[in-house]
Amino acid sequence: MALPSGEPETSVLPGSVLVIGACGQLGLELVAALRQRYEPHLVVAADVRPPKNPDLLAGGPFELLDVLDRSRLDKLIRQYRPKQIYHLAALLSATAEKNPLFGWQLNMDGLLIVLEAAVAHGVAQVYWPSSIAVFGPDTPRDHTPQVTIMNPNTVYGISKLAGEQWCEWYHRKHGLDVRSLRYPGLIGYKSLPGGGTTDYAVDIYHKAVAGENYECFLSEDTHLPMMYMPDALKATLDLMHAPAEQIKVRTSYNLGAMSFSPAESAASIQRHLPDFQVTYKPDGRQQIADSWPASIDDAKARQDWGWQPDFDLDKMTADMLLHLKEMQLA
Ligand code: AKB
Repeated sequence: MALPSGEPETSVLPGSVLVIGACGQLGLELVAALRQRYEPHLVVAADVRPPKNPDLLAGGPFELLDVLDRSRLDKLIRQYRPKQIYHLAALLSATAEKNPLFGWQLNMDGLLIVLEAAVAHGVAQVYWPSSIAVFGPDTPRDHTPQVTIMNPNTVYGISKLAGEQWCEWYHRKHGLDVRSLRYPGLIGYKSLPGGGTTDYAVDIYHKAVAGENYECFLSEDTHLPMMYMPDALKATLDLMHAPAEQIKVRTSYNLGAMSFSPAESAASIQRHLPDFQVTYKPDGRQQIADSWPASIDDAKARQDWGWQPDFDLDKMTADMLLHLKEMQLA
C-alpha cells in the first residue's frame, strides 16, 4: 500500500486509515473507495452508530466511536496507528439550525479533538470537509471566489468557517498536514444525505425512479453549486495524494462542478422520465439556500493540484437513474 505525500511503502507501518463518520452519505462511499485503493483491512470505518445496512461497510473493520470521546479516539489510534484520519462527522446545515448548541459542539469540539489527537499521536495527515456554507448573504453569489467576504449566517456555516481557521492554525503551529475542501451539495445513489439544504437534489431522483412525484422544499429557481459523488471522491483522494508543496491553501479549497436549480434538475430527469412531476413548497431551508453561492470559482484547486470534474447535470442524471433502477430490480 502506498500512502500520500510520496511516502515509500516501507515507511507505512502499520499505516491504516481511519474514517470518522463512516456511516454518513460521504463516509460510506469514501470507505468503499479507500478500500478499493488500499488493503481493505487497513481502512477502519468508525461511527457513533453501526451502519443501518451492515453490507455497506463489510470487508474491513468497523469501530463504534463518538468523536467527542477523546479517550476512545486515543484508544483506536493506539490500536490501529492510522497514518491518515478522515474526519467527516458533523451536523449538516438544516439539522444544526434546529439544534444549534449541539451542532456547534459536534462540529467544533469534534474537529478540535481530532486535530489534538492527530498532533499527540503523530498522525501524518488529516482530512476535514468544509462547505459552501462558509459563505453568507454578503458574499458575491456567482462564481464565488476562493477569498472573499464570508459572513456565514448559519450555525453550520459559522462552525465550518471557524474550523477552516483552526485547520490553518494547526498546520502553521504544529506542522500538521491537514487538508480540506469546501464541498457543494453532494449527490450519490448509494446513500441518502441527512439534514442538509441540498438534500432535495438526491431525494428527487429517488422519487422519480419510484414512479412518484416530488414536492421540493426549495423554490424552482434556487441555483446552488452541486457535485456528483464520483467527482467528490476523486477530488478528496486527489487532494490527499497531492505532494504537500502543491497544497497552498490550508484553510479549505473552493470546489466546483455544476450549478443548477430544482427546475433544471426536474427537466433533466424528465428527459428520461417524461411523466415525472415536481411541485414546490419552500420551507425554512430556502433561507439557508438563499444565503449560499449559486456557483463557485474553483480556479485555485485547478491550478494547485489539477482539479477537474467529470460530471455535468445531464451526465449525472443518466448515471443516477441507471444505478437507482438497477438497485430497484436487485
Ligand atoms: C448541506 O446542505 O448542509 C450540505 C452542504 C452544502 O454542506 N450538503
